[in-house]
Order: sequence, then C-alpha cells, then structure tokens
Amino acid sequence: MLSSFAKVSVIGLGYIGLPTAAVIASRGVEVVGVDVSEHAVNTINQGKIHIIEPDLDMLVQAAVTTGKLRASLMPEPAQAFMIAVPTPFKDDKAPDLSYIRAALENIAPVIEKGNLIILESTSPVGTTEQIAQWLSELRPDLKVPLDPSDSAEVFIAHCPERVLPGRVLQELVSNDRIIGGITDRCAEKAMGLYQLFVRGECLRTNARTAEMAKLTENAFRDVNIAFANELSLICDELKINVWELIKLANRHPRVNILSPGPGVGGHCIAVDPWFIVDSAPALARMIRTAREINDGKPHYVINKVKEAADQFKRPVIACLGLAFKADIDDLRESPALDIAEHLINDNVGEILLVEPNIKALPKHLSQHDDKLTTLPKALERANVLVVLVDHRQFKALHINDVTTKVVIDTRGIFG
Ligand code: SAJ
Repeated sequence: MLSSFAKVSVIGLGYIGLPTAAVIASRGVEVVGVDVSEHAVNTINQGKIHIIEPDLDMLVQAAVTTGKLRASLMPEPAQAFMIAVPTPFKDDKAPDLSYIRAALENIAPVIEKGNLIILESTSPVGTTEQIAQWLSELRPDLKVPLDPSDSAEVFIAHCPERVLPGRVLQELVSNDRIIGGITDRCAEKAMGLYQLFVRGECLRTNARTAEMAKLTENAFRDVNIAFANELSLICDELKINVWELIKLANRHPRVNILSPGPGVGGHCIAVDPWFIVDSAPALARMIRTAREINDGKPHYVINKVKEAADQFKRPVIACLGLAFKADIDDLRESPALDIAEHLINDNVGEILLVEPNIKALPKHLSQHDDKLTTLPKALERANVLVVLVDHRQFKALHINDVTTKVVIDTRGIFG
C-alpha cells in the first residue's frame, strides 16, 4: 500500500480500539492490536470478538483471516500508534490518566523517529501535551513536539472517538473527525492516517481544542438529558404525562427535547462532563448541576418502585432491562443495573431481572444469577413492572399485556 502508514498499532482492543483496528485492516493496512488482556488477544487471534457490536464479528474474522489484523500482548514497531484505553474518573471525580500513562510506557521503547502517536481516548484538556512531556522523559533521545521551534521527530495528536455504541462500524467511517495536533505538522500527519479510512470530513485544530470539543459534545448531551429528566420530575408532581408533553413541545420548529430515562449511563456522557468540572470548577456550574440531576434520577426511580411495592403483601418486581441503553449488552455505568441492585439489597420484594442481551450477571452480582429470567416468565409472575431500558423486545409489548400490573415506565415505551 502506497502510504506512509504501512503498519499501524492500536493500543487497547475494547469497544473503540478493536473496531478501529478492524476497519483500518480492512483498508489493506497491516494492523497490530495490543492489549493487556490475554483473553482478548487470544479471542481476536482466533478471528472472534470479546465484545458485542453489530457486524464487528464478520469484519474481525475477515481481517484476521487475510492476515491484516493480529493481536499481541507485546508492542512492536509501527508507523502509527493509536491509544484507545479507558479514562475513568477517581473517587473525587478527577480524571484517572493511569491507563494512558501505562499505554505510553508500554510503547515508548519501540517508538522510532517519524512515528505518529494518536490519543483517541476521551481526555481532559492538556492530556495530549502531557503525553509529549511523559514521552520526553521516557525517551530523552527523541525530540517531542513541545519546543516552540517544532523540530520534533515524533508527531502527537488527539483525535477523539465519537462513535455511538451499536452503530460503531458505520460511524467510524461516516462521522466527521476532529484532528487536534500539538503542532501543525502533527495535525498534518494525523490527517493522513484518518483519511485512509474516514469518509466524513477531517477537521483540523490544535490538541487542546480537540480535547475540549469531545468533552463539550458529551456535556451538551448530558445537559439536555438533564433538562428532560428534570421535566419528568416536575410532570410527575403536576400529574402530566411527560412523554405526551415532550411530543407536543417538540412540534415547535425550534424545540427538540431529549428523552427522560432512569438516569444516564455508559462510559462517556456520565463521565466526560466531570473532566470539564474538574478543569474549571467555579465556572462549570450548569454542567455540574446537569450531572447531579442525572445522577439523582435512579434514586427517584427506586423510591417510586418502593411506593408501588408497598401496595402488595408479596411484591414481585420485574426489572425490564439492565443495559445502559437499548439493544446493547453493555452494563457499564448502567443506571438500570444500579436500580436493580438497590432493589435487591433493600429487600423491596422478590426481584426478577430480564435482560435479553446477556447470559449472566457481572461477577459482583453472580450470586443473583437465579433472578435472571425471560420476559414471558416475568410477565406471568410480577405485580410491579419497572421498564428500565427500551430494548426492542420490550417495545413490542402492548399496554393491554400489562393491565393487571403496576407499571413504572422510565423510558416511555407505553407513551
Ligand atoms: N439517554 C437518555 N435520554 C436521551 C438520550 C440518551 O436518558 O434522550 C441516556 C441513554 O439511555 C444512556 C445515556 O444517556 O444511558 C447515553 O446514551 P447515548 O446513546 O446518548 O450515548 P453513548 O454514551 O452511547 O455515546 C455517546 C455519544 N455522544 C454523543 O452523542 C454526543 C457518542 O457519539 C460518543 O462517541 C460516546 O458517547 C463516547 O464514547 O464518548
């Protein structure tokens, strides 16, 4: 392939790294994925996947079979390194950059002059510059793009991932990308890599703006969901159907209210706004409040379920859905799981769990695996139904199927 990127290494083979690696490999580039998990590495090398994402299995299988993609526990030389590792927050909501630091320490010995390092992980403002600083300490023999004369021998850029779980393969190719170089030359080099597989526009900026752009996108969404969630509380109090209200208000040409829910989950929207709050605590007032509103919603739902359960001598409560959103298997930071866990621990009644996308509960809840059941069985037994996720199987229900039950519908599937 006539490109300066004959071989690309992707560090972190999770929900972002693996699809990215497979898509680049499908363009004929040799890709080596590096991960610390032996299970992930072995699974991928058999042409299989360890996560759920539509069509990813076929793409990985094809890429492994043609020899373009392989996984390894050990880093090896490449022209470009793309870091796609988690950036969680610590107990005090400050960002935890330890995975990024560990990834960099891992690849530092194999980095050569002319290499490009891309940070894809969502990161607080200043992290890409921090990578350059760390690299200059780990590899004092290499000139990093920090000095103003820009005589750098390696190139470093932030190109935040923006794909929606469940639509990753389409969005990886079709979304516009923000390419934030520490210097212009870094951005230029990174543009070359993304233009290999992105059909959307690649928009060039500096690393700090790219970092803030990603955080802003998710904070925008969080603030708007918080508005919907706050409306749902107000409507409950005023005895108004919030779903009908939003449908009506959204008929205004300039109004587009999002949907209330049991809270905001996933590893992005519920996390990233805190990075902005941490960087500018006195200024980020609305962003912080939105986080608090969304984080408070599960407690509100739990209290509603407790009130409903109180009407029954032997309440049997079916929680419909545990994933953080519809039609995926991802239970990370899921408000639905959080609510179910609280209901179990608070002995609110007999709890049934329905999650069509998983076979077993996460390890810390495995003693409750016997509570997992099917939708028909839950409908047969429960007197309280709590709709926590709008999975397609639940949306197929009709209100007439549940007339004998108390329904707490946090997703508005019954309108
Ligand atoms: N949610 C609501 N009401 C809504 C929309 C969403 O309660 O109207 C809830 C969902 O149920 C879920 C959470 O918010 O619990 C987040 O779901 P989502 O589908 O809005 O977003 P994610 O977390 O799957 O992916 C987001 C996307 N960001 C934006 O849409 C701005 C995605 O493009 C990012 O790549 C991803 O975060 C990320 O990795 O940062």
